[in-house]
Amino acid sequence: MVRTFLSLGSNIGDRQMYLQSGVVGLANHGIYTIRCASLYSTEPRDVLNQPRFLNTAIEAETVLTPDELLSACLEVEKENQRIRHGAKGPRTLDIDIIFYGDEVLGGAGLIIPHPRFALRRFVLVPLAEIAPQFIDPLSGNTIVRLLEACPDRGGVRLAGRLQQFS
Ligand code: PH2
Ligand code: MG
Ligand code: MG
Repeated sequence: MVRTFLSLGSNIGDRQMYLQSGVVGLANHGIYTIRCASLYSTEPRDVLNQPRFLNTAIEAETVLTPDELLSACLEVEKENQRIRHGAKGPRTLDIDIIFYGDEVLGGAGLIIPHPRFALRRFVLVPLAEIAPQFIDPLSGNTIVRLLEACPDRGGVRLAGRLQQFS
């Protein structure tokens, strides 16, 4: 089993239901959540004129390879009515791989750790809740340290928990 951290976000429709459904869908694809952060209401980044997001982060275990894990995340997005209308725009469910064990993967394909995670409070705040001392294998910094150093000033406020993790 490999320990992986995923960031989940939604800003269309019943956002909490989509996040909930995302966690269940991941388990159906062999990605078993062992910890789930609180839900956070977050100010949109990149594309600013879109609805606020609900974001969370999970720690999960899986035997899938990184490419299999990515395919499974995209499948679960599709199962949840994800329609791609342009990069970084509104979505029912987005599932991004932040870490896969302590592996560093780059080059042409999948990039792990996620190339922009340390620039986003909507990723770091939930991650810091469940894994403050986890060390980013690329920079060697802990999550709390990266959060302290993060230049993003986007609003991130607590907004509850998913049912089975409350
Ligand atoms: N995802 C994006 C772009 N902007 N903003 C917030 N607050 N949360 C997100 O999950 C998010 C975003 C692209 O994936
Ligand atoms: Mg994303
Ligand atoms: Mg994505």
